Amino acid sequence: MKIKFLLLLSSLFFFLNACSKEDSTVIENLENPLANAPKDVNDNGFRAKWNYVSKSKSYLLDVSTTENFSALVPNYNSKEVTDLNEVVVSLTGGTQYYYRVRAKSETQTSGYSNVISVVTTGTSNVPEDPTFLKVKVNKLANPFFVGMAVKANQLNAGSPYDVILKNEFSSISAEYEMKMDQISVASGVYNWTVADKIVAYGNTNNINVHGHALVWHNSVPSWLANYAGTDAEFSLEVKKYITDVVTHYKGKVKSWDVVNESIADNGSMRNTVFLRRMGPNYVNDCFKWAREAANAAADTQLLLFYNDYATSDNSNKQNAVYTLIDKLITDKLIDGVGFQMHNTIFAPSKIQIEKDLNRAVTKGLKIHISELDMQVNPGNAQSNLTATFTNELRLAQKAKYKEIVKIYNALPKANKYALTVWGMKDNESWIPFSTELNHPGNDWPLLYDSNFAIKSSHTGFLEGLD
Ligand code: 9MR
Repeated sequence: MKIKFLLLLSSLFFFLNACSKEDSTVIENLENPLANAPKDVNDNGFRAKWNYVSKSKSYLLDVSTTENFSALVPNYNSKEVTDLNEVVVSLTGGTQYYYRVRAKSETQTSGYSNVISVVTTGTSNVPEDPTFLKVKVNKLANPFFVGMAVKANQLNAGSPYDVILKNEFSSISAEYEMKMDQISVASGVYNWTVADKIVAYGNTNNINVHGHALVWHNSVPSWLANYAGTDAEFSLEVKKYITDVVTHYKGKVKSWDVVNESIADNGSMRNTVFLRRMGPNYVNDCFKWAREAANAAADTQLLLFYNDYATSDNSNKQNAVYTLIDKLITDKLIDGVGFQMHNTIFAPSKIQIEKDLNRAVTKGLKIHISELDMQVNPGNAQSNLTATFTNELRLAQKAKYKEIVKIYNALPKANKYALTVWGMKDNESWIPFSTELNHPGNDWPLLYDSNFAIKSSHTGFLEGLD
C-alpha cells in the first residue's frame, strides 16, 4: 500500500513537472487583427485594409456576400496576403460584401478580426426577382393577404397600378378615400361614389377589402368637428356614421379599422374631439356600434381592428395600446390589431417588433401590418448632401423589408391576417411629402420606383418568405 502511494506521488511529481516545462515554451497567442474601412471602392472591387499584428508573417483574407461568411467569394477564402491591404477584384457592382482577416505566423493563426461591410458602386446588373408577391405567399403553408394602399383613380382597367394589383396583391386598403371626411358630407348624408369604386374593384377582382378607417381624429369632416349640438348628440352622430357605413359595406368589406390612433405618443389618450365629447370610453363605444351594425346586417364575419403606429419602440405607448385592447377583449369587441409600421431602415429593431406582435399573439388576436413603408432618409439625415438613394440605402432597405416579412411570416397561422404596404410608387408615397416627417422630396420607402419597376425591397420581401 505504502509503495503504491509512493509510486502515485512520484508519477504526479513527474506529470506536474512536465506540464510546467511545456508551459514555459508556449508562445504568446497572436492578436486578432483590426480590419479597417475600405479604400478605393469602385464598381468591381475595393482595397481591404487592416492593422499590423506583432509577430505575424501574413494575413488570411475572407470576402463574402453574407455577413456570416457563408457565401465566400471565390479566391477570397482565406487568401494569404503579406501586406496590410489587398485590392479585391472581379466583384459585382452595386453589391454588398463583407471582409475579415486573420493574422498568421509560422506556427500560429489568430482569431478573426472585426467584420467590415462594403458596397461596391455602380449597378449590380443582377435583375430583381420578378416573382409576384401573392403568388409566392399563396404557396406558403400558412398564407396571408398581401395588401396595398390604393387610390380610386389608380383603379382603371389596364393602368399599371391595375396590372400590378391584380398580379401581386390580394388585399387593398383605401389610402384616404374611405375615411370619414371623404364619405360624410353632413349628418346622414354620404358621398359613396369614390369609396364604392374601391370596394367594387376589390370585390370584382377577388381582392380582399380592408376598411380604413371609421374613426380617426385626422379625418373628421368640418361639420362634425364644429358640431353645435350636445355631447350626447355628437355621440349619436358618430354612432349613426359607423352604423351606416358598416351597413352600406356589409359583406363587401371584410374588416374595418374601427378606431385609428387613439393613444398619444406619451401613452395617454390622445386629446381628440372624440375624447373631449364622448369621454374615455369612446373607443369601446365605437367598436360596440360597429359590431351591432354588422350583426344587425347579418354580417357576422366582419373583423374589427384597432390600428395605431410606433408602438414597437415606445413602451409607454405600447402598454397603453394593450391596456385599451384588453378592455376591448373583455367586452368581446375586437378581432385584431393593426400595426402601421411606418418604419425606417434603422428602427424599430427585429426584437422590438417581435415583442410587440407577440403580445397580440398571446391574446389570440389577428395581426395586420397595416401601413408598411421603410424610410431610408429619416429626419432628413442626408439633408446636407444631395440626397440620393445609394446602394447602401437600397440594400439596407432590402434587408429591413426582408426582416419584417420574415417576422410576419413566422407568426402562427391563426394570428395572420394581412401585410399591407402603404403605397405603390416611391414618388407617390406620403413620406417624402409629410411636413411632420420633415424630409421633403427625399425618400424612397416602397417596393416600386417612380417607373413602376420593382426595387430591391421587393426582392427583400420575397426573400423574407423563404
Ligand atoms: O397616406 C395617407 C395620405 O395620402 C392622406 O392624405 C392622409 C390623410 O388622409 O392619410 C395618410 O395615411 C395615414 C393613415 O391613414 C393613418 N396612419 C398614418 C398615415 C400617414 O399619415
